[in-house]
Amino acid sequence: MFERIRGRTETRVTGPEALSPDNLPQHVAIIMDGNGRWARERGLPRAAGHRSGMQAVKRAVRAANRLGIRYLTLYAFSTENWKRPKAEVDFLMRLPQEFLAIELDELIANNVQVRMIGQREGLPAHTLEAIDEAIRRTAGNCGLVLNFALNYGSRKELLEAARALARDAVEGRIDPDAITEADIEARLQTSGMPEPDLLIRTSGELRISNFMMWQLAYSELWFTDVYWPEFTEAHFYEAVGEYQRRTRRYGGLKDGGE
Ligand code: V07
Repeated sequence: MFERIRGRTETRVTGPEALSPDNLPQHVAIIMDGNGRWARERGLPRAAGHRSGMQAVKRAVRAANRLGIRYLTLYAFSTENWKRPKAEVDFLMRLPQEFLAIELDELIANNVQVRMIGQREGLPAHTLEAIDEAIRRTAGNCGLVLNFALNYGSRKELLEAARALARDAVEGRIDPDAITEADIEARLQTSGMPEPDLLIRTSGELRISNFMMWQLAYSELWFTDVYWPEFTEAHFYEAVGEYQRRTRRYGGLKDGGE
């Protein structure tokens, strides 16, 4: 895949063939920002931006699958998003079932395993039912883990881990002075997953916004001005290419491995 620039085909490679099969990120996380702005700039309702964002989710999943990425975590709804108008929240809460009604068969065919992180409490039953069905029907798949962060906030996740540790301490199951990072990790919702190697955020915002703060401690961060509905497979490959350039000198070992 070559990009056409000013009418000529230049040798700027934007496809998966330009990427090294070694040194792929195992886990890519994405903050899918800019759906509302994309819609506003086009004089469309915000719902149109969210729906268009769903098409970009499909493209990101396809790109991750094509590269053989192991984990893709998508920030679909934050604990802050409840502050939006009720009609918009209601619309967003229907997107998981809308997405899965169209995509679940293909996800199964592609051996994708669907998961969710975030607080189940507060999510409508119809949303959870659709997601639970997808989780159940893909539980045995061994391909890409497609992890949706829904009603997720990193501080809330860390707070719950702290509460669980405090309960264990009070009950005498753990000695406070012996608590390790692994004990915290084991109580996060991402327990057992590798940490994201690469975080992508669209729409020009340069913040972490309460997303996987513990897990992103050593991740490469890649930002683009492109709005999420405009995000293509080529952008995904571009981000992974940049990840490979940045981490090449580690020779597969991360952070201080030289
Ligand atoms: C949502 C579309 C993508 C841009 C970000 C906001 C809007 C896919 C899902 C989804 C969630 C769980 C699941 C399957 C699909 C989704 C929400 C919003 C709340 F199991 N896109 N998408 N969920 N948007």
